[in-house]
Amino acid sequence: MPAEGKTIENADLLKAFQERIDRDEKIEPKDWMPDAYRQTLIRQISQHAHSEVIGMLPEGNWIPRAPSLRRKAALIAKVQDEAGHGLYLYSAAETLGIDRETLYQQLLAGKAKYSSIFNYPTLTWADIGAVGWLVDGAAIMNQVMLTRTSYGPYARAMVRICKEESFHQRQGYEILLTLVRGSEEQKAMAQDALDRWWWPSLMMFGPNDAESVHSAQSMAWRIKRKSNDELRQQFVDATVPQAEVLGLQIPDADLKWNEDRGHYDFGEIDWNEFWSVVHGNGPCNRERMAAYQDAHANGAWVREAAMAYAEKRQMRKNETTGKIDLQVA
Ligand code: FAQ
Repeated sequence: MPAEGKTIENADLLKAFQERIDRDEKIEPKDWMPDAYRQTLIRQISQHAHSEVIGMLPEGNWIPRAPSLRRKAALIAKVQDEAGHGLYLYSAAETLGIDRETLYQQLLAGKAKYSSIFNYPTLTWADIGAVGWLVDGAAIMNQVMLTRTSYGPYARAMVRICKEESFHQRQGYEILLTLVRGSEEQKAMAQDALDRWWWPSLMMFGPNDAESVHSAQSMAWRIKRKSNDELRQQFVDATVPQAEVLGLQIPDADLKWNEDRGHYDFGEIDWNEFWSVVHGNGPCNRERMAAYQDAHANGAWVREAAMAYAEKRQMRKNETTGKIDLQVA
């Protein structure tokens, strides 16, 4: 009887939960949710947070070599924003009952995924333009959808993040606009950056819908509101005219407008390359992990100092509260 009772209760809870999702209600941290919903969110939000943090590395590489004070200031601000995005997202993940330290340890141990895109090198200054234009552009496409995701804390984090990502995308596009209006050599640099970043940017949206193991359930729970392929198509449609304004050639012989579909057709992604990068064998996977592990080890003294300071403040606060209590008594 108890087992049967539990099954009925779960079925009722599941039904009520799905009805809330279907009514477009936000699910909040203290609400009942199926464990698989919770685990899916922890997986996606933590991968997203790790991506923001590892994503600081390719651009951080160019802070000391930015070509002007204005460019340097903007790039520093952008990289700082990415750190902030990581923090909002780790906080959102924590509302699901996992602590931040566990998530850090998963990344440090190389067990956690982060976006494939950050395993490619930034070889020239034009790459910083391409990262802003294409990588942030692809990120926004996905994140605008996530402002309407069903889990409240994730949706609210996304609203803030999207505002900042728009600035990131524009600063990247402006870098490229400046380069293409410069010398032949600068224009060639911009084209070379587009050649190298185009396909990895399309891969950011994940495997094709038919291969995407999580999509069906995530769409039913409205965690994802558009599929990987829908978002990828939306990105291609929005980006091709921007490349035309830049006078740059997208490196895809199959790219052409399809009047019937009202969308651009584009070539096949090299999925072997995608999975190889996801499984740790991209051009910079080892370098990125080593940089993150080093930063974590070298930052140990900062964490210890911050903890000591917090404890000291707490002690002082307790002393003060004690005094007040005595006075009241
Ligand atoms: N890289 O079944 P699906 C940014 C994995 S933020 C690595 O389709 P799902 C800002 C996937 O995790 C960029 N792994 O999975 C910035 C799953 O593995 P699992 C990050 C990938 O979750 C800009 C497996 O493949 N954005 O760039 C990738 O339904 C500039 C099967 O895939 C987000 O994380 C990939 N590209 O859909 C920062 C957005 N794609 O967990 C600095 C939130 C798939 O079973 C500088 N995330 N995989 O081991 C999402 O929307 C989704 O998680 C998707 C994947 C769309 C990424």
